[in-house]
Amino acid sequence: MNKLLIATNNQGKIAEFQELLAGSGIEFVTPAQINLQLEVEEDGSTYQENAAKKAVAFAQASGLISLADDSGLEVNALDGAPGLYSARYSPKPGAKDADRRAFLLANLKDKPRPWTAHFHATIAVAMPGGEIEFAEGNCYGEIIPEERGTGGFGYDPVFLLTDMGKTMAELGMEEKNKISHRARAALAAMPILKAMFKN
Ligand code: ITT
Repeated sequence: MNKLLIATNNQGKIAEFQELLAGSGIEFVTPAQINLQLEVEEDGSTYQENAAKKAVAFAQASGLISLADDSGLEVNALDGAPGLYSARYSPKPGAKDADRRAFLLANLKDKPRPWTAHFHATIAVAMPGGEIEFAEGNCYGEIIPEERGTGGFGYDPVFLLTDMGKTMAELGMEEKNKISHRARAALAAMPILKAMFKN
């Protein structure tokens, strides 16, 4: 049977997709497992364009059906920033997740709370022949001014799930995978994947 390639270089996403796909009956591999190193320039103007670009590039390079995720954090008080630029949101060269969180909090400092926000994920699944399908998910909450928790990645320590009273980084992987934007998009992608792997 053909395998699904998890088409991302983000280790946090890889860990989550491995859990989300476990039990689906679909066999999957990571780029490292097939010795594939590919950096795709994310120059699209929508999540869908970037996700498609990544999925198609990985599918063409590997010959495998490939699942890419383009995601981001949208903060209302910042007019939706960092959004599409979430992975690059810091003026510091070589910035890491912690630098991007610090930059976000610095930009929000003088804005009235609550700093309502949501995470968005668009998944693109591409066949090596070019066929492509999409699925989306969102997760709503607010940004808080101090970091809490050690799980997840990216902006998770400052993203509070208001109803649960916990940040995304205070959830275990299993809990995050029940409610996150990526989990919701993966659930919506399941019928697409099942149809692609049927033959
Ligand atoms: P790939 O393109 O290789 O998949 P990337 O990290 O560059 O990896 P994106 O361009 O989609 O991926 O950027 C998404 C950024 O949004 C990510 O780097 C985080 O900063 C943020 N983000 C997305 N999902 C997140 C999550 O579940 N928790 C925290 N931050 C998240």
